[in-house]
Amino acid sequence: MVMADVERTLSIVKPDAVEKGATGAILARFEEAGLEILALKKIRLTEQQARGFYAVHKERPFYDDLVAFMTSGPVVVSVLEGPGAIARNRELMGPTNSEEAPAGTIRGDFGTDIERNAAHGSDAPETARIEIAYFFDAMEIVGVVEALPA
Ligand code: 3AN
Repeated sequence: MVMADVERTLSIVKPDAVEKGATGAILARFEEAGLEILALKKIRLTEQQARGFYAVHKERPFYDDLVAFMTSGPVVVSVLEGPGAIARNRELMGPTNSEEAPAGTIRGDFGTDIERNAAHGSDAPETARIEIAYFFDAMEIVGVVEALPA
């Protein structure tokens, strides 16, 4: 069997899940699945930060609502690392629409609908790299500085 490459991905526990006290339960699922939390912080996004993060969606009809939701309360952002971390995290989250997400997935258990869907996870290595750098400095991520040449 070929082992998946070790990857990093960005996770966001969204305001709906933070508000209902589900942060710990969601982070526990990552750890139980073998994803290591390399960095973690709770922040309240400004409108500009949320607009920038979701800039790829700026022409979509739901963009303003999504920005309003993402700034409605604090979020918990983390960097996760493990074999195939990007796909693994998306498996744990389930489909985008919480109404279609099965029980046992994060979005099925803690989300409400397609907008209030409890969690975000990067969708590819390049977006993971950009999204991690959007929220975390290199020195905030365990292992990064140690890996640099002396
Ligand atoms: P995912 O987060 O599963 O990769 P994307 O990238 O298609 O999904 O969408 C980004 C975010 O935009 C979703 N997490 C969701 O909150 C929101 N979103 C996507 N489609 C809609 C929609 N039709 N109506 C409202 N919000 C949406």
